[in-house]
Amino acid sequence: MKKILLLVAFVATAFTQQLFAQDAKTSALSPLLTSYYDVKNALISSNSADAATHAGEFRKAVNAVDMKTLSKADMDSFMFFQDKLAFDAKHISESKDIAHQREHFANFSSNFFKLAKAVKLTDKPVYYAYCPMKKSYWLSADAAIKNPYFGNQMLTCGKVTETLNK
Ligand SMILES: [Cu+2]
Repeated sequence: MKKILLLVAFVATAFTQQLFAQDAKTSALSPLLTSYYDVKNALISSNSADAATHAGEFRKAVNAVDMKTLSKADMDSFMFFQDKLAFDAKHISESKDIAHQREHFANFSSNFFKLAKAVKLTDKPVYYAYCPMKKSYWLSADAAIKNPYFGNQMLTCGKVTETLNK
């Protein structure tokens, strides 16, 4: 009887830990994806003030990630990109020049996609799109092309090259 109780307790603990681990996996870094999309959407609208605001939010979030909730592998991936992402987010947040923001957004997006491939940020599809004019990529929650590098000047220029969580 004692053995059975112990076994039940063990299984229950393992199950709870598993649940918690899965939850933590999509939660601690997920706000970064939301902020990234906010920056991207502001650039689609060619709204440099909004892009700056949201890049500021991203920078705050990237510096406030609770590492303790991450698995060792996720933490290692995140720490590799943390400063690089914070650097470009800082430049976007401190600029009012949309061209300069878009310069940083290219590097920002390429680093962020590497993170999104290494760490599960969401269960929803993430589309990685390429702009041949700018020779740069961006991430989108939507398969339809809306180009953040040119906005209205060339809104549908580009194509999806890779999809996460298909
Ligand atoms: Cu800069």
